[in-house]
Amino acid sequence: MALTLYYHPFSSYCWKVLIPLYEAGTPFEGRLLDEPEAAAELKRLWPIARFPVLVDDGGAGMLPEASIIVEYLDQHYPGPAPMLPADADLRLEVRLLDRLFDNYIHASVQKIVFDRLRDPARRDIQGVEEARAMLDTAYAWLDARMAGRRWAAGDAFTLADCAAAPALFYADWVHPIGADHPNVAAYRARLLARPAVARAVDGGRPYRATFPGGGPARD
Ligand SMILES: N[C@@H](CCC(=O)N[C@@H](CS)C(=O)NCC(=O)O)C(=O)O
Repeated sequence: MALTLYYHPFSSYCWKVLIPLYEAGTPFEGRLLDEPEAAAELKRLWPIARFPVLVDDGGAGMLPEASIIVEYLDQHYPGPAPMLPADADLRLEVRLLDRLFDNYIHASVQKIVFDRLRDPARRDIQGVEEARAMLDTAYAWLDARMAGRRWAAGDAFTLADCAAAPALFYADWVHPIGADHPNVAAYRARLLARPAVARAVDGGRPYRATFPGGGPARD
């Protein structure tokens, strides 16, 4: 098997890569980071130790960073539909949306979740308030953007939607999207109904009890 993915089935950034792998039906060997041996291998391969990390023995070797992995898969293991569109302007829009989902929604979710893992005496109250304010701003912006749209950029499902799915999945858990953002809520529901996304979400179900602070009994 050429592709090995170091991942965890409950990890949001890993879903971002699992989604296009499932969309394309690309085979890979999974190294579950629950296993200490796999976690140690990951640290040797990529000392930053954030995951997912992809290893392609016959190709690029080790690749970290979900967006880069998705783009690599698109180039070297293409599925029936590209995650990065051929048109240069549309591709730029997809990359921009990918950055917005990662930097302002996903990062805010991580700030809130990681804070729950801290010693209560060392919690970052201001940082969490800022993350929640950023999510409110991002929801309002995205709600206007998604009016009349099916997917985040263009007519097709792309890298931008791979970024949106895990970000919005967990964002709604820690900072509910609410009825005042109906287009974001409908977009999240559309994402979760997509078979590749549902498969990634299902993979994480056995781990739900471990969600810091507890997760809601839905989705
Ligand atoms: N910028 C990275 C972020 C990856 C990331 O934050 N992954 C989380 C799991 S969802 C992680 O590695 N968490 C472990 C940690 O923070 O130690 C990417 O796009 O792949």
